[in-house]
Amino acid sequence: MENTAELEKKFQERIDHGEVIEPKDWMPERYRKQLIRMMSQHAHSEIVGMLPEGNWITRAPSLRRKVVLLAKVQDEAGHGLYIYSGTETLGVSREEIVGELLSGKAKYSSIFNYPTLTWADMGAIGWLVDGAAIVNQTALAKCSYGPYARAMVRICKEENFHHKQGYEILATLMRGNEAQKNMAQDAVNRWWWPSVMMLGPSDKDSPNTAELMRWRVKLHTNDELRQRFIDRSVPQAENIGIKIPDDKLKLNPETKHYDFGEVNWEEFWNVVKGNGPCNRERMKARRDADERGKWVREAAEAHREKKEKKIAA
Ligand code: FAQ
Repeated sequence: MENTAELEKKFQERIDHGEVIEPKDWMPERYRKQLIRMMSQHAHSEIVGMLPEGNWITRAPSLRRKVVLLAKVQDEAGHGLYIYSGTETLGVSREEIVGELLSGKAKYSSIFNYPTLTWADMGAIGWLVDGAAIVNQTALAKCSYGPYARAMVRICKEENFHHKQGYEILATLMRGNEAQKNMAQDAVNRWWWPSVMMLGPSDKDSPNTAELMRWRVKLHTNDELRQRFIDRSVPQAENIGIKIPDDKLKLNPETKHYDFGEVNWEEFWNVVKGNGPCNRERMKARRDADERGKWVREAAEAHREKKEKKIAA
């Protein structure tokens, strides 16, 4: 019988050799806990992330826009369910992980605590929020835990479509009249910095990064992904005549990356702690949905029990 230290050493060797860890493999308890934390919070983000856009389905400006937005929001539900299933392979139940969201113990992404004020916000969310999510998730598609990595492959394909639809909304508005151009610019002014923040705290304030990188759950630090997101987004903004609301943004000829202004980390932590513009509204929506769905879960459970009794008889 191997002791824990030996098992941990072998586990780390597997990770270092680029092997993929599967649910039935031995893993350190802390690896399992960290994955449950991160994956469940990711799943919650997808589900809560349906709310800001769901708000605009009935107000989309054309049938085509409505159909596309509806499909996007449905995809997000699918992503949430996928990642919840992935999390369950680590030995926790759906009830437990959803319970932690509803009790306020588990977090979800800060970005979904901002309001969607105009139609252009649908463009800004697709372009910026999905843009940041893709940068983060493309790396996660190569992470060490098999079920999470595989879920990310499919999710990234769908996120690419989400990104394009958002960019197309903004590009169309930027070809329109002055009011439409202003609406697009105003949405980007409001969503830019929260999108920069959603990639997580700066590396010096990120307690989990070092451990997660050692286990190849994270392949890059928060700051590395933030830089990648900014570098990708600036030329896209220039292409359609959008101005990024950062006076310090400038291509650095030496590093070949964009230098950018100071992130308002006070605002970020304030939102993470539950004091953003829409935190209370989002939590209420999820708690109400849980309450309203109770009878469905009870009925499904009663049906399952009845079926099992029939099989046993
Ligand atoms: N919001 O030590 P770190 C999407 C917390 S999906 C709230 O750096 P870590 C799709 C963090 O949990 C978006 N809290 O943590 C979509 C930790 O607290 P804890 C979600 C945050 O794990 C698009 C503490 O701060 N994506 O957008 C945030 O190494 C459009 C210290 O931070 C994922 O979840 C934040 N932004 O790195 C849907 C991807 N950042 O848990 C609809 C998977 C940090 O110890 C529409 N997750 N915190 O109490 C990850 O990649 C990582 O978990 C990070 C954070 C990068 C989010």
